[in-house]
Amino acid sequence: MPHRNCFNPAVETAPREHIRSLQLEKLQKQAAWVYDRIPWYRERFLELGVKPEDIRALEDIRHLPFTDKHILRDTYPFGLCAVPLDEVVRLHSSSGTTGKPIVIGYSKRDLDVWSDCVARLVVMAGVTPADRVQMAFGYGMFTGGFGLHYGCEKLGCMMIPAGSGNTERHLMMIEDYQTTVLISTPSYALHICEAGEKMGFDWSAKSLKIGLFGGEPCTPGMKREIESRMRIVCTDNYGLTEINGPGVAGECLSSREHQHIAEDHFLWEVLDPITDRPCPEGVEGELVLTMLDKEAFPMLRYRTHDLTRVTTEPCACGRTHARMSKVRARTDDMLIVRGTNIFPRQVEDVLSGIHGVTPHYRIVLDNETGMDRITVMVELQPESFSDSFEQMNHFKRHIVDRLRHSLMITPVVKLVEPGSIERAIGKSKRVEDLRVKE
Ligand code: DLL
Repeated sequence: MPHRNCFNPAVETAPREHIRSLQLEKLQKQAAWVYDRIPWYRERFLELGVKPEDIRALEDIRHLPFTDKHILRDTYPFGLCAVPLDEVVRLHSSSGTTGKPIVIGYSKRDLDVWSDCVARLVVMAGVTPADRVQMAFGYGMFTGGFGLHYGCEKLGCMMIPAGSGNTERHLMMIEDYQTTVLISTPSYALHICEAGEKMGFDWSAKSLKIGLFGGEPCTPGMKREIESRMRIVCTDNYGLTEINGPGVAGECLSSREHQHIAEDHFLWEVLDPITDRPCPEGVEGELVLTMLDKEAFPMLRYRTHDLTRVTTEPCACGRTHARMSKVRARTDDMLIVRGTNIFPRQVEDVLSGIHGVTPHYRIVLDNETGMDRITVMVELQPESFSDSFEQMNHFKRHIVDRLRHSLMITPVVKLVEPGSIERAIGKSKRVEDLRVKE
C-alpha cells in the first residue's frame, strides 16, 4: 500500500542495501567527474593525496575535500562548473549575508533530477495530480519558486504561479481558483491566514487542504497554529541552493518530525562541527551533503551549517530513505551575548510553551549602555491583553523568568500588540544585531 503514495516507489522504498550500493557506484563516478573536469577539485584531491579510484566504500568519502560557501565565492561565478557553459540551462543564486552571491548552474539532466526530487516530497505531503497548487515563493534567482513549480508540474498538478507578495491577490486566487495547496514559507502562510481572517474568511469553508512549507524553520507552535486556523495539513521540506534547492528532504505524513532525504541523489554525513568527526546515528551535528549525480555544479561534502540528526530506522510510510530531524538551528546562528552562547531556537522553544503569545517574536541585540543587551519582543494574542498594569507586568515577569532559566542570562522582554511584528513575505528575520563593534 505505501507504494501508492510514492512518486517513484521503486527508488523510494528500495531495500537499504540497494540504496547503499547505488550510492557507492554514483559516488565513484561523481568523484571521477569532478576530478577530471574541475581544476579546483583536482588540486584539492592532489593536496589530500587521494584519487577517485581510492573510493572503495562509502566510508572513504572521509578522504575527500569539504566544500562550502567560501569556495563558491572564491570561484564565482563559474569556477565550479563541470560542463561547458552552453550545456548550462539555468542559473540560481543565493544572496547570503555578505559579499558576492553564490551561483549554481544546472544542466538539462540536473533539472530533471531536481524536479523528480521535488515531485517526491510533494507526493509525500498527500498532493495528487488533481490538486491546484498556488505558489507564494518568489520566481527569481531564489530556488523556491521554480524548484517547487516544476516538481508539481511534473506530478501533473494545476500550477498557479502567483509568486511572492500581494497577499490580497493570493486570497482572491484561493477563492476564485479553488486552490487546494499553498506553497510558501511558514511565516508567510501565517500572514495569509491572518489577512484572510481579517477579510472575514472562514478557512474551514475554503478549498485549501495542504500547506507545503520550507525555506526556513517551521516551529512546532507555528505549524500547530497554521494547521488549526487554516484547517489544513502542513508539511515541511528542506533544501539549499547549493544542493539544487528544495528537494533534498521532505516530510511524509507518518513521520511528522522528520524528513526523508532523497538518498539516491544525496549522500549525507552528520559531523561534529568542531572536530569534523562523524556523529553516531541519532546524535545532532552538522549536515554535510554530497551530490551523487550532479552534472553542472557538483558539490562534494558541502558544509550546510545546518544542525540535525539522521535516523535510518524504518518509517511507517514504507519509504526506506533515511530521515533527518527538522533543522531548527545553524552552527552560524549562535549569538554570543555577554559571553553566553544563545541560539534563537531556545527563545522560540520557551515562547512556544507559553499560553497567550503568538509565534511571532524578534530578538534585538544592542550595546548602547556599554554592555550587551538582549531584548525579546513578544507578540501577544488578542485575548492576553489586559487593561490592568499589574496583570501585564506579572505576565511579563513570567516570560522573563522562563527565558532566564533557558538562556542563563536575563533578557529585557517587551510585550507588543497582536499583529505588530512585521510579517515576512519570504524568509522571516528574527534577529537584529545592532551592537556596535569596536
Ligand atoms: O531556502 C531552498 C528551499 C526553498 C528549501 C524552498 C525549501 C523550500 P537557500 O535560500 O539557499 O535555499 O537557504 C538554505 O535555509 O541551509 C537552511 O538553513 C534553511 N532552510 C531551508 N529549508 C528549511 C527548512 C532554500 N525546511 C537554508 N527548515 C538552509 C529549516 C530550512 N531551515
